Amino acid sequence: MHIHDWNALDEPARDALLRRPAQRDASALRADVARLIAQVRADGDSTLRALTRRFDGCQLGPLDVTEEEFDAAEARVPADLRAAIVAAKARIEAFHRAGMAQPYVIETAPGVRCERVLRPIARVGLYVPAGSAPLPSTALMLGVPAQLAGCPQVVLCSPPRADGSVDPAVLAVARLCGVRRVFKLGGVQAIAAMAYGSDTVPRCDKLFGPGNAWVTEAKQQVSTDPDGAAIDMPAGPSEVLVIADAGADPEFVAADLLSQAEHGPDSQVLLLSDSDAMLASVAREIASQAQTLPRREIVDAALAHARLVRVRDIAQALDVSNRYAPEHLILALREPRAWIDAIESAGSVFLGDYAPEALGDYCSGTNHVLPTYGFARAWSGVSVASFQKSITLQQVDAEGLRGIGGDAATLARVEQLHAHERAVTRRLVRIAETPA
Ligand code: HSO
Ligand code: ZN
Repeated sequence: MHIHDWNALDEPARDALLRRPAQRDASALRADVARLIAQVRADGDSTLRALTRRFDGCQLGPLDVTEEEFDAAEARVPADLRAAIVAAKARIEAFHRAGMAQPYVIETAPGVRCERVLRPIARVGLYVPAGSAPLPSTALMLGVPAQLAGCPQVVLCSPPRADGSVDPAVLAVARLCGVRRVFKLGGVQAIAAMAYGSDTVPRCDKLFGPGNAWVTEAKQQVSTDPDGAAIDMPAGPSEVLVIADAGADPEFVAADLLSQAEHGPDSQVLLLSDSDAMLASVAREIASQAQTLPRREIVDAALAHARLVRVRDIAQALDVSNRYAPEHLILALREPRAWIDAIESAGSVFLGDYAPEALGDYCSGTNHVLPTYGFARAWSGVSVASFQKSITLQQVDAEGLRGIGGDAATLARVEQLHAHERAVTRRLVRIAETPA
């Protein structure tokens, strides 16, 4: 693997080194997705069945999972898996609950009371992919915050297997999170069904969850349609950036890079270090560990565009990381906490040698639905707030209006909005006329 020297590169070369690969054939993808969405909108369930036959190779009876199927799935989840799910859920719940926004009230002037209250989004749709393998952990990452927010209607879609069933662990998680409506749908058809509703799939106000390029494009399209649905965040392929100092363990660093590489051929894997020896050892470790991974082909494809970069020092590594804005940032450093203030943009950060990204993916408590593709510059990962709306209130009495009405009238005059001004001044006149 080639090791780049950041300080030998000019600005355009640095940009090129950090640039994410463009989505291939974006316009063809856009058109295909738009056509599929239009079909689902026009023909509802019959199109959903036809597309599921075509893309998932299975003939669906009912589109939704029945109570009996939930029961059967539950019985098929091995005890150790169930225990791991229950334990992970408790930690994810504890972390997400602690971060919930609280309603608040303050008096901004005498007689002027401003408040903010929170409401759950009424109808939410969760997408749980099952491309190369089902992702029950994603069901947890979406189901737990939806439950904490108290969303009254939660729908989950996950692609069916060839026999028409949904992965039992995904169903067990859904049930644990109080999600009772699960549909055997994947891909564009799932997104279209949740955004617009079909004969049996209820329409949702907001859609959540990761997916392949097709799912991502479908989410993007429905989110720009006023009749469609909002989405959690824009997305691209998954990525990790590791900053390792000379004292890091190359075996661990390589293992973390490979855990990201195995997600898909387009996964992004970056290593920054101020130590030549570390970069060389990690490169060697990657080559040797990759040999024994079952997803060797995917890993090799992802590694083909991995970046190993020599930086001057750790401060420069943080600058490069902020410029890239990674979904996951691992600080394999001797004093990782010393660098927290220097982190400006990253989805989720892993501190020290014993916090592999895999823990955050599954069970430490943080969410794994995170901004990719540089969106961490302005977006945050999924949290309970993603499933809520905040609404502001103000209550003003006569004293309050007397105190602050003049400011509104002055601003209204400058904006030449005389009806605004009068909405205030008419009241001020009445207050002045009213005997105390
Ligand atoms: N690393 C993925 C999440 C995941 N990993 C699910 C394993 N399962 C994107 O953050
Ligand atoms: Zn992962």
